[in-house]
Amino acid sequence: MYGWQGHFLNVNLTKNKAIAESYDSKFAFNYLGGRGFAAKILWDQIKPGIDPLSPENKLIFAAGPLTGFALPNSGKIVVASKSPLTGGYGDGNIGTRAAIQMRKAGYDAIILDGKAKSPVFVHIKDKVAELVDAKDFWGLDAFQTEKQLEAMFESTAGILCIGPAGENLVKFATVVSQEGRSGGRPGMGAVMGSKNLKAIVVEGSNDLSPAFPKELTELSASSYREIMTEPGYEFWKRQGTMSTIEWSQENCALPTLNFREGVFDEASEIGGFAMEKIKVSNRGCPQCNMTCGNIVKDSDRKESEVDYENVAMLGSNIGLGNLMQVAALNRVADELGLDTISLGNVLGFAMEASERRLIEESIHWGKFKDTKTLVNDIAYRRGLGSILADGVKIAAEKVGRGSKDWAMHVKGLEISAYDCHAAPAMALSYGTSPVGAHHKDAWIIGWEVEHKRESYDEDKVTRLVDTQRLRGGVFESLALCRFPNVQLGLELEWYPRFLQAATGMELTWATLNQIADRSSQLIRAFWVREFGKNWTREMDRPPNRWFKEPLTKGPLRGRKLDNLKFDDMLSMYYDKKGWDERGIPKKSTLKKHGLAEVAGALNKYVALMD
Ligand code: PTT
Ligand code: SF4
Repeated sequence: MYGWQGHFLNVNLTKNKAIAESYDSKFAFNYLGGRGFAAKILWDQIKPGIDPLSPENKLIFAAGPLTGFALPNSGKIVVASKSPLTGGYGDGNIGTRAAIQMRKAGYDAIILDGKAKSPVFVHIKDKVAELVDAKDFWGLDAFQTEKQLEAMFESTAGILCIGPAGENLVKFATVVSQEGRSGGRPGMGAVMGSKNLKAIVVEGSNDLSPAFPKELTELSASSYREIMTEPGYEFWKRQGTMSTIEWSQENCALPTLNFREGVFDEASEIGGFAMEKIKVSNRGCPQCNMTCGNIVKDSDRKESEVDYENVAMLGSNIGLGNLMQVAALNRVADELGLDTISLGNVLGFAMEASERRLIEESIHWGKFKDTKTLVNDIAYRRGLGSILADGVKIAAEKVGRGSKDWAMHVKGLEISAYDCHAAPAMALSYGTSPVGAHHKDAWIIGWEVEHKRESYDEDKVTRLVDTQRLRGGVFESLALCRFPNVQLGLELEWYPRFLQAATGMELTWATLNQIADRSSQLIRAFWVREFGKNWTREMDRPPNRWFKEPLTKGPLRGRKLDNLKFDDMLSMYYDKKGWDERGIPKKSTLKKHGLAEVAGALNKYVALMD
């Protein structure tokens, strides 16, 4: 095979054993890579019902057939596992040299299971993999860990690590790389910590060989050039995702005070233009010429990489209008290895609970110092921090007294930074995302505000299914950054050409879409298998706040979601996906997607409809 390396590396941490395993071209064509590979491996290899933080869980780092070639934004990797935060399928996408080094070492995925007796890191150099004692690293933050490992290895080595949050099994701990790339929102860092695995260092010395080297070199030069000539390029390099703060404010979608409102009085203080005033440089993922990480100096005089989600969740959502302080919280989250989106949610929840006097602790909106202390308490599981460390769903179960209505999550994963009081399709996107409430599968709100924003029409559902297929299906399985296409408009036609040059195979968009649909169905089957008879359509419902409490500020004052219309929309969505009224794939749907065996297995857990 060209393009794919054809091997996975299985590392059993209990037995201190690493074995390379080959896979065939059928597997590659059926699942492509990244999320597709991860979903199939988890479905096949995990026993249903296991504790996500037990040695039996598997942690997968998977690349795609273009990863590491000199092609736009091909320096990312998917990290996936059964999530300790949701109990279902979880993954994230990290920009890291480790993606390229893993492929150069000869692997398309690393699959880890078991648990080391004491803290270790895994060092992989081409065919050799070994566990190295990491007792001296345990307790270090992610930046210190990376720095010390960098000093031990070549500068090209790829490093993935966890901070104290992962060690302390915080359920929204992430995996961190390259000082600020952080991924695996649904607790992938906690899974790593549960295995006593502090870091992975990977070095590969083989060149990747494409099927058609000359064509690939030409495509590389022309596509990178095309990106630089896109009209939005210069502004993107200036602000990256940060201009979304102003956009969300204008469109009443900026999460404010725990998603009570969609506008924030101090939005301009934390927006893209305010950021430009304190920006010192750009940082980004490997193989990318549109580096979107904005490095600013924070109020602790440290460098912090700010993106839209980080700033909205640690700014407006907790009532903090000082960007340098927001950046300082963001830096602390990166050091500790905490997901900023979930963090902003649990902090907002705690502030609201304190305001309503539902908890003994006092924690107020916009108070930087106290918030910073609480962030550390979460990572080290101290006091209130320990309750919040399990995520907002569990925190609301403990606090009780109606707080469930404003615990902002779907399936246990906290909502990313778009308020949906007046955005039904975006609310449905959160409801049906394959990992819980994440915007990455379908940022449909951008289109929605331009198209009968408050309607619940079928065209929105169709658009949502198509967007999820493209972003969550194809880009996540290619494990490529989607930004060249979705932010700058790089034409989709480039991708089959890249694939042909790399793999020698003709993979049309029709084929890619089929693969995307297969992995989407398999992920839904994974969730249903885990929840069995407890699975209901309620699992796909966004939080009550958006249905019950109208916006009280801004031009869309008075707006809220309509319960019945939303429910109809959900039924339309199920219909388009070939799922029954419970949101469970029908037998015929699974068969249509080449998943007949999955249908047979799933039928043992819940009765499938024909
Ligand atoms: C992603 C989520 C996002 S989405 C952001 S900001 W964004 C937050 N970033 C965090 C961070 O930083 N530090 C931290 N401690 N926690 C963080 N949590 C949040 O994680 C990021 C970019 C961004 S910036 C986005 S939208 C795009 N996401 C992509 C994606 O999901 N898939 C894909 N194929 N391409 C993407 N390109 C863009 O990548 P998760 P990254 Mg990310 C400081 O990790 O779990 O997917 O959650 O990984 O390499 O940093 O890239 O306005
Ligand atoms: Fe990474 Fe941003 Fe480049 Fe995408 S655009 S590859 S997230 S630096």
